[in-house]
Amino acid sequence: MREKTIFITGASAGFGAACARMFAAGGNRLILTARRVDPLLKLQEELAADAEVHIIPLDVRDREAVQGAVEGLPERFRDIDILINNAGLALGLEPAHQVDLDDWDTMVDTNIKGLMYCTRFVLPGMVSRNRGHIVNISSTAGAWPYPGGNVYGGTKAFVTQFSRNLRCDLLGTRVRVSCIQPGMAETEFSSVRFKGDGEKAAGVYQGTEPLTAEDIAETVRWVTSQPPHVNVNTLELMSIDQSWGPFAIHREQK
Ligand code: NDP
Ligand code: 8X3
Repeated sequence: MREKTIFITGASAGFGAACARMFAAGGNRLILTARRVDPLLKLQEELAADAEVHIIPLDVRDREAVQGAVEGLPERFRDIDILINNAGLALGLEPAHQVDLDDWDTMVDTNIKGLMYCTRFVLPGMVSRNRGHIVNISSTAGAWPYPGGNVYGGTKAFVTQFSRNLRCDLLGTRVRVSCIQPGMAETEFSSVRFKGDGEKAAGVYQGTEPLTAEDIAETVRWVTSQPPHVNVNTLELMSIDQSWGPFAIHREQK
């Protein structure tokens, strides 16, 4: 297989770092981005023997920075084959009437607007080369509601529908778009959601065998290694230990 240039957002941890490790082979070129530089530097060093790695400290909420990152890529990294729109987060689990509005803003700015910016700046090159694949990381939370999922789930529903709408706009090109919807996976996700409360974060996974970051990277690898005429639209996966609950019904105490 021809070597690929792969742009990964949120590569400093979790799914993004696992994708970097998964794709670091066969002369692939990796563009790894995130806000934290140290983990990116460590990853660059770790993967140096297997791939060319270019790191960019990047906050996806900053539209000009995203534009600068894409337009300022070194020549060898310019022709992006795969964009993995992975950077994202959940903050809090409070009901809508108690939530911190700043948390809602941060989730919208990161999960929706950041993903929009990365897509918009990378896509023209893919269309002009008539080749490319955008992989958007959504969530089961974008398809199924749960208490406290309010805006996080809403942002992921955006990611799912945006992915489908991109396919409509790209019909007639060879640019593919896939949306992956993972359920509970053990990464830094819950620690971020609960703002560093490790005990609360660990409680999410206690007694279960959650998905791992490597499971998601393997899914991304499978989706992107299908023959060029195959577009995997949406792929939902969960741990065997996760499923749906019954409808919640409120009953008045008589
Ligand atoms: P992690 O917290 O382990 O990783 C999140 C990554 O996103 C980090 O690299 C972080 O880097 C980056 N990130 C967050 N905010 C920004 C920002 N403003 N600009 C750039 N990068 C940012 O979580 P996961 O790996 O689990 O999550 C990855 C994606 O998968 C997210 O979109 C999440 O919503 C989604 N997801 C997670 C699930 C789970 O259960 N873990 C399930 C379904 C979907 P840094 O802090 O250095 O910027
Ligand atoms: C992460 C999965 O169920 O914590 O997107 O929202 S969940």
